[in-house]
Amino acid sequence: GVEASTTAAWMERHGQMYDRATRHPFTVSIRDGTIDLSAFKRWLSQDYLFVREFVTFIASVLLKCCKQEDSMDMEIILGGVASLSDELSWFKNEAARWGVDLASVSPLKSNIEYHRFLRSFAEPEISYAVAVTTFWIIETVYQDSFGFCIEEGNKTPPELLGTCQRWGSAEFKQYCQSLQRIADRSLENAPADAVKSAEEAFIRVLELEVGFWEMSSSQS
Ligand code: HMH
Repeated sequence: GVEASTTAAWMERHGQMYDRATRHPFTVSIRDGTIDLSAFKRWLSQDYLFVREFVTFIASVLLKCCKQEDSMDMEIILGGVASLSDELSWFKNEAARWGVDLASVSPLKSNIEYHRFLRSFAEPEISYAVAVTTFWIIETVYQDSFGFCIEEGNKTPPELLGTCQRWGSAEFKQYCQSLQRIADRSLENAPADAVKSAEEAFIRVLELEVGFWEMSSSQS
């Protein structure tokens, strides 16, 4: 019979948590058109800092990939690194458009917590299977959250459509699906303790993403 992939099974098993991360009041308010623009600007400036950390994280995933005997995933991951170069420029442009000064932004508590988590992947003891699965779910939360904002029936304000397209596009979805295939294949060949660690990291990402949206929605 057809078996659900490991990652698909986790999305089911932790469905409530997954929904909390991908249908958060913050992103749902973008889709509803009720978003508070000061909250959006806070998200924008905090996410710029996140993405800068994310570059280092993906570099560590790439390094683990290259240490594998069979590093056929290298091109997909390298594409991820390359697209972040464009993404950082996009943030700078977008910030200028909204009158946000990126130079004076400091990371808020939930962002710092996320940075700490991302930095832990630099440890060589953390396996490629765990790292690439973490990479996949981080990207997927944004893909699903922003994809929802451009699905049928949305009232997303036109000035926010570019942001939603960035992560909600069909192209970004395909990229996430490639990462998911890589994650599932790595998990199939991984020892049980690595699979367990990957599932824990999956849950941790969902928690951190909820924290990130909360931080963006409310002044704290
Ligand atoms: C907090 N999670 C956060 N920011 C992002 N830019 C992504 C995921 C996806 O790139």
